[in-house]
Amino acid sequence: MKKYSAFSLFKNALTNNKNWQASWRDASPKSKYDAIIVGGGGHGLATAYYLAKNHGMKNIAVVEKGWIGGGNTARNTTIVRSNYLCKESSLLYEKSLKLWEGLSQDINFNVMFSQRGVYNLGHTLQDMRDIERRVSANQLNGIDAEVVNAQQIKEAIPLINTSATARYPILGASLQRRAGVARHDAIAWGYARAASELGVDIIQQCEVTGIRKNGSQVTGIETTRGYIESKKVGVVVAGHASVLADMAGIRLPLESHPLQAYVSEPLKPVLDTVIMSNAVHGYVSQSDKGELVIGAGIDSYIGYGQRGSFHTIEHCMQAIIALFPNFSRVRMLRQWGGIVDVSPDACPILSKTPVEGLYLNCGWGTGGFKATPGSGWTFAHTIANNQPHELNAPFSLDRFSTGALIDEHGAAAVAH
Ligand code: FAD
Ligand code: PYC
Repeated sequence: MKKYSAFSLFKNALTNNKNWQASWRDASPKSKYDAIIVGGGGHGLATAYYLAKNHGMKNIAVVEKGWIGGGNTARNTTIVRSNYLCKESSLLYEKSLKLWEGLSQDINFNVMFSQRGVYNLGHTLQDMRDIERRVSANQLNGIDAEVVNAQQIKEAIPLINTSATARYPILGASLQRRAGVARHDAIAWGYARAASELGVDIIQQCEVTGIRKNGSQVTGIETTRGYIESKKVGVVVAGHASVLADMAGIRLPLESHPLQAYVSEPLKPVLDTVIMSNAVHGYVSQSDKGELVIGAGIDSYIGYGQRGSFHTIEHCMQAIIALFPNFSRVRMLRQWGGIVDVSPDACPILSKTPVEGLYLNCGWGTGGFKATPGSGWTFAHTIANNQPHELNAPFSLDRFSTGALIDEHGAAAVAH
């Protein structure tokens, strides 16, 4: 793997980037692959990387309709944590968190993972009971988690309004200290470069328009750049999962919703951790550039527009200003939306399907960024072995007919 010298940035600036090397090969589609991954977001690229690295598969393509990382991967607010309620999810997200902890070294790309802690606030007695229950469950599953009171929160975050007369009084919070944030693009670029170096073809501007089958076996994909043959196809397209599954005759129990985020003008360092409140529909952290990174609950209507509606902006800003009155003077710079694929139990689908050789990775909803490495790891296992890894076995598609749901609405941390 190529290592970059400390002076390479300086040298490239002086030579007007003449010798700058592309990070990954921009490949053209071959007629046939051993496996194709549809969707060049973090999850698709991680899957391709672990297929090559852990399972020795080299004849693989990632097919992306736009540019890699241009979907939710580039649009999310990068909170990484593993403090979910149920054992099944805790173990999957904790596997991911452990991979995050060594990821920059593994893929030789600085993903800027910063373990600055994540607080989930409680505003009512019932919130606090839920927090205590979740923290106990986390501890039983070997995940670091603690309950903190309002005074401890105020000491750690002086700007937060813990007054008893606040619009949303703060009674306490759960705190996961190993949780934090990372750099969204880096996860796409890092996995793309590492996968490309292992021989994976990354094909951008190539939209999948059909999935071909012979009986119940997948045989390939139709794309805007021609037909590509493969007996293994992994679909990893987040908010467009239902559209792709429909091409193979599968109806998914997913709703696609806009989810918005906002950034402010850069400020001096004022917030060195992450604050979330499911109840007020808002959360905030500060980026390394100084911008406040703010997010809302989902827009309640179903849609594919990467925008979102104004009343959600208004509601979220009111909530953030009630928590941090000083932020009322901050000017906002940008707003955008992504399309999140929400499942009935707020858990992902990482699964084989009734179509032999067709695999689904979707349903991450508002919370899949944190899962990118663990998702890629377990999904690659599922594709390579044609059977799930023990960590993703509970997240199969058939749980919606057997009833073995894993309810994580409370831990999703963003209101659905
Ligand atoms: P994507 O990055 O969306 O990649 C899917 C790709 O598939 C896209 O690039 C798309 O162009 C491509 N595609 C679609 N259709 C086709 C087709 N027909 N042919 C070829 N390619 C196709 N999660 C967290 O854990 N923490 C957070 O703080 C967080 N904040 C969020 C904030 C916002 C505003 C949003 C929108 C989401 C947030 N999430 C968060 C959720 C997280 O972003 C997603 O769960 C995760 O990024 C999904 O990754 P992915 O690789 O599956 O999807
Ligand atoms: O899953 O932690 C999360 C999250 C935060 C913001 C959006 N999703």
